[in-house]
Amino acid sequence: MKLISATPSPYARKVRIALAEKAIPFELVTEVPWNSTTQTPQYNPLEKLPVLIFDDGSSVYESRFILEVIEAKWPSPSLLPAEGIDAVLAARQVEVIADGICDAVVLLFWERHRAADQQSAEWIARQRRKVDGGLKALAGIAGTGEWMVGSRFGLADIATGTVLRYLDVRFPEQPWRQLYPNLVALSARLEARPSFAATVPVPQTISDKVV
Ligand SMILES: N[C@@H](CCC(=O)N[C@@H](CS)C(=O)NCC(=O)O)C(=O)O
Repeated sequence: MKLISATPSPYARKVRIALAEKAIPFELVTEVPWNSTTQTPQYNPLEKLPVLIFDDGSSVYESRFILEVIEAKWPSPSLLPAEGIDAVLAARQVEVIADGICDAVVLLFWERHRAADQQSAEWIARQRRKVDGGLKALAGIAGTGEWMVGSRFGLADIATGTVLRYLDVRFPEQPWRQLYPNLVALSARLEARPSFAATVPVPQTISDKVV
């Protein structure tokens, strides 16, 4: 099994962490999805990584769906809360918020790549609101518990931990560390896990001209 991944990608990092936590062997294929050499479009018509490629050549894409597939195929150890359906749905909600923050950060990143006179202050403000609001929501859900949802580590922690560390790479001026001590403590606990320590996000150089 192979995983197409990129070193800064919070979406790919979620999948790498889930595979590591479940001790599922896979080959890591590191790509830059913006370069013309990427093989991502061969496996995902939406041209986005991560993509999980099975030994029979079939593939799945969209990180949240990949995590669902992994959970279904390798249920143990479970990354879902033990407390029942309401807790499972709460964990899924956390994933939605975390992915939404990442999506807004990606849009901000590209907007800031445009020439200064072409950047839209309204667009930037809109994306920043989503990031700020999403983090406030995550901090509220995190409360003072050890884990985001329920009594054990799981998908909600993976989603939250990856978005928090991604901010250091793409949006370091976001003041979540000053605002939310509970998220700071959660992030430190998570980054100490071997699965997180082995997947720290690193920016990539995009060698091709982006059109
Ligand atoms: N919703 C997707 C987002 C994936 C995504 O945006 N991946 C980026 C890399 S971090 C990508 O491949 N971008 C290329 C593109 O958008 O064409 C997921 O969760 O898998």
